[in-house]
Amino acid sequence: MRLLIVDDSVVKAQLIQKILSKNLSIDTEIVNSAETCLDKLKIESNKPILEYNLVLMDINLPGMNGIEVTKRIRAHEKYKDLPILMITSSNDDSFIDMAFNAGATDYINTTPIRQTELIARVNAALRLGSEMERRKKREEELLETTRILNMMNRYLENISSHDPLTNVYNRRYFDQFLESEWKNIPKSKEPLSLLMIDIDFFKSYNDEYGHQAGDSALKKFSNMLNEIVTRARDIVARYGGEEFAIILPRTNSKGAKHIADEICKKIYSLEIQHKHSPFSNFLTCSIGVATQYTESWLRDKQEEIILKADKALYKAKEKGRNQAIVYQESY
Ligand code: GH3
Ligand code: MG
Ligand code: MG
Repeated sequence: MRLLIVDDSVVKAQLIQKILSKNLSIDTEIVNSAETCLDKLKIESNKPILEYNLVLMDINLPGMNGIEVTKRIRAHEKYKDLPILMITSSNDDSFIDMAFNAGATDYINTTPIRQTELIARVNAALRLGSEMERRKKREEELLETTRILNMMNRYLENISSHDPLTNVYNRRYFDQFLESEWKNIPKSKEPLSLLMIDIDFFKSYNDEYGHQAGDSALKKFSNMLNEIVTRARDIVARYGGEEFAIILPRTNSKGAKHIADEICKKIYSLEIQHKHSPFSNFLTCSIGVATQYTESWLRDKQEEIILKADKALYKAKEKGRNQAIVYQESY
């Protein structure tokens, strides 16, 4: 424990020092002016080190008085909780109010010095200081724990909603998202579109180039999907295997078909070699598009849009792959 005594009366300061050193296990240091006190506390520097546990401050210092010094110390963030015990040598109580307003922790009248009271008040101020320190540390620990927990939560949220290989949304998130957007259709009075996408002849791609190359193609493919689907409410999800799904809220059939065509063109332009593809040297995909309009919307029937998009996808495969087909009732 370190204590700083600020008093222009050397005799009084030394007497206080003697009493405290004899009765408490603390190191005391004496300074005789406001300026030296502020120097010791490194008030002017941006990062003062908290070296003292308590300051005993004489109110009547020459030049800047003890109340002013206390205000200066308190203004510093670092010294917000440092206990400052004011020493008054007069019986003029008008100073007491000013001292507390300036941020003093307590005061003690030292004319005359009453040993027991001095020790008790110093002890109490030191205890208060330690308690403040402990509380600050606990708050910091709590903040750190909250930060780590938030980070973990974000991580868990991410792994529970994303596909680990491609980092697009996973099937579970797709189901939840479709359900909530489905419910929103009547309120938004806007259609919702769904794209079911399947990579063509992917089995033979794996057979030819190996599973790792297959994985890497899936990553390239999903990155490409994310580049095309950029509107805030749209989502890309891995539906399973080499199948992907895209939910496009507030999008009509024409808009959805436009995006689907873009995807077909883009995957082809990536020129991912696939020499065993029967009609192309490059990897291609087929897409089924289905749209739900408000007029024919039925609650709890969201699986119907999946079925429709699936049927359209089947049609695209049937028609020769590498194309997007919009669902029609006749399918
Ligand atoms: P089609 O044009 O009719 O869609 O033919 P296809 O070969 O793409 O379809 P099929 O369903 O027969 O095969 C899908 C293949 O996708 C099977 C499997 O080898 C591959 N596949 C599925 N998931 C993964 C994966 O996570 N990594 C890799 N590398 N391959 C996968
Ligand atoms: Mg498939
Ligand atoms: Mg396929």
